Amino acid sequence: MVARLITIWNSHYCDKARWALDRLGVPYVEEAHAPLFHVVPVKLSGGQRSTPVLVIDGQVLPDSTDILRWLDAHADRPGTLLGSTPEEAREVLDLEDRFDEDLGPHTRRFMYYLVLPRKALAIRALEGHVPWHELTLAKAFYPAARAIMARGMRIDRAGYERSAARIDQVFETVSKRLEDGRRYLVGDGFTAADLTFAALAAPVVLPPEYPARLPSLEELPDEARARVERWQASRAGQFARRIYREERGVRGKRP
Ligand SMILES: N[C@@H](CCC(=O)N[C@@H](CS)C(=O)NCC(=O)O)C(=O)O
Repeated sequence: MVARLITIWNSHYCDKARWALDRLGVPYVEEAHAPLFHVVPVKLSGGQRSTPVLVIDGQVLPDSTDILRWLDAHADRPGTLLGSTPEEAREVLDLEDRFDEDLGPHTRRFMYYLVLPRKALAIRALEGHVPWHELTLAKAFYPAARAIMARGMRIDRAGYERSAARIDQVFETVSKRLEDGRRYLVGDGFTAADLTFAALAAPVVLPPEYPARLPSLEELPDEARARVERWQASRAGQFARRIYREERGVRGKRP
């Protein structure tokens, strides 16, 4: 049976999983949902609460890192995403964990703080990709949905500022690592560390190849635009955008 990927369409953790599936050429069907509408399908598929969930070969993988590890172990050439030596694999997995913890929640909160108050932008990000009844309900009950999301992720001005500071820190660390001119974070080739950094940085560096629609620079308020432009121009930001450009490919086609 073909694999099923249950997602929140616009989630960067979901693009992390999608990217790995696309990269390794694994066939799958994506079941994309609007935020909050993901809960029932996730539970029904055997996941916990969050997306992505991959159901493959009778197994349920409820976390993006589990998904990447499983895909790597079952790829034609295992190790493709984990570098070429056990030391590299350890470093890749360590970086992946750090980006999952220190970057993903903060780029998400930064962008949601800007987008949620603007219903048209928030709805546009989902249009054409989630079931029509979810979109209809999301539009009809937008204020309630927005309030639930804001409470759940503590999306407020103070949280936005804290997240911007954390993004600064992670970008500084990654920029330092890239100072010696290396093209990839670990070893000589593309690994899950590069994929994870690029996917989780996407909401604040706005790569054109990101599958879900993000706001354009022009749609951001001046103060946020200045921050995004600074992140885009940093070594880490340019790296994330190059990794999307050169390594993302499109569904079914390897770059
Ligand atoms: N550690 C998880 C985090 C995934 C995550 O935070 N997913 C978000 C979407 S960006 C989600 O599903 N949030 C809704 C929820 O937890 O109910 C992973 O790597 O898969």
